[in-house]
Amino acid sequence: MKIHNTIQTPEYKIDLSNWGLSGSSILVSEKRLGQLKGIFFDEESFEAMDPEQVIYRVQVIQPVQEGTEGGLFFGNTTIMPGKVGNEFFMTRGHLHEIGNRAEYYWGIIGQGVLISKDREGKTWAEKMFPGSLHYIDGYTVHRVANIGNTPLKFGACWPSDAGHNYDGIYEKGFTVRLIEKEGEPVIIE
Ligand code: PAN
Ligand code: ZN
Repeated sequence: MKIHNTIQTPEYKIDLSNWGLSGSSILVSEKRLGQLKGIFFDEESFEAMDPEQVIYRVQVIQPVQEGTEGGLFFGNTTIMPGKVGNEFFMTRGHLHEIGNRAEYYWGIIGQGVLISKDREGKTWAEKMFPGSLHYIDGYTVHRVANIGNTPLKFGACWPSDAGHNYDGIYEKGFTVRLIEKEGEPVIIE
């Protein structure tokens, strides 16, 4: 609540040791393995795993309603360490519903890889580590994989009207995958 001419305590706080968020309207969600059907290549290994296993958790501050033009959302995602077959645990990945909306990601804890795909179908990847900063341009599919043995946490800030389109990535598929080969993360087509 804004009280005229007073010095107030801010509504939101970040615990700078782990970027955990606290405040009034923080949404928390989690994705379990069973909700990620179809995104991992090795379906046999997928079926053999516990569908209730939590793969990632998301915290988001939504100071304005989703869809509001001009607002900003601020959040973080924690991806557990692990693999399905030899493919690292990762987020579903998406395009923004309003295609030109960009986003910042930054590494907080752990080791990861941000995998991107642009409109022309070009794919590339960037290392994520504590302090890495990533500008994700509009019209770019984005997904993050945890390539370490510990949880990977990254921050995100994006426009409140961006929206999430998860179907687009299935139409043509995400043409690259991040797998472990001889102990090292590698990208394969
Ligand atoms: C992030 C993502 C979050 C989860 O907040 O939504 O990391 O990934 P998926 O949405 O792909 O499951 C973001 O990119 N917001 O725009
Ligand atoms: Zn996004």
